Amino acid sequence: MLRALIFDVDGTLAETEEAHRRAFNDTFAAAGLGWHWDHDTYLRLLKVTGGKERMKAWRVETGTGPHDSALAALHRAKTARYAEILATGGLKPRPGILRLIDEARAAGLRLAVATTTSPGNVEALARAIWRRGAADLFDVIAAGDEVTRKKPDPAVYLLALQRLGLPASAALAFEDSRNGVLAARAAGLSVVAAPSRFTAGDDLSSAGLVLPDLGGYALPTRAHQAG
Ligand code: XBP
Ligand code: MG
Repeated sequence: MLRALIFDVDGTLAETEEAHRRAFNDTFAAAGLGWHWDHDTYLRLLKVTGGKERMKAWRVETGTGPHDSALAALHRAKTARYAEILATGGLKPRPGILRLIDEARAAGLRLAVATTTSPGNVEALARAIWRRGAADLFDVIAAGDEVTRKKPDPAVYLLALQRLGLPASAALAFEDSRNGVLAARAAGLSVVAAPSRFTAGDDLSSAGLVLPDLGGYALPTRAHQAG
């Protein structure tokens, strides 16, 4: 029986990647680093999940850039810049998200987040969209560096399940990217996928259901649930 929903954040709750890209570029410029990620470059680099990991991949690709501790400090500055950008307003939830979360609550389901981004960015997004704290919205948050291996590794989903105290069969994951779908599937979860602007070209075929967005998605009723 379905007991919980687990949401990815970036690209699933909202189209956040343009704000991430802007935060990276503003931070690179402020640091006087000769790095800049245009749209197509960022699209390609998104295959590397995690901001720090993405910066390290770019360092390898360009043969330039800071050593690990300076890179980590740069990523902290990027996180602060991202929060500033979100706080200026204008970020909207993706279709169906507000309704789905309200309906899940009304149905007594528990809500969780399993994301590559940092807990601070989940908070910034919750404030930007709901004007509420993330802990007020979600029972469980599994995020960022809490796991050492990021998506497509299942670690962040397994952590969310562990914190929910539920087996994978009692939860349903929502994702927008191939790496995210693979992570959730590897954790044993059923997945509903809806590609975002930055993952439109991803192969999401390992999800049980692929929709353009969650606008028309209805939660499985008891009658339709296995077990
Ligand atoms: C999203 C990401 C994140 C953001 C940047 O992946 O890969 O890294 O792009 O966030 P997913 P940070 O939606 O699959 O979780 O810079 O905070 O890592
Ligand atoms: Mg995502």
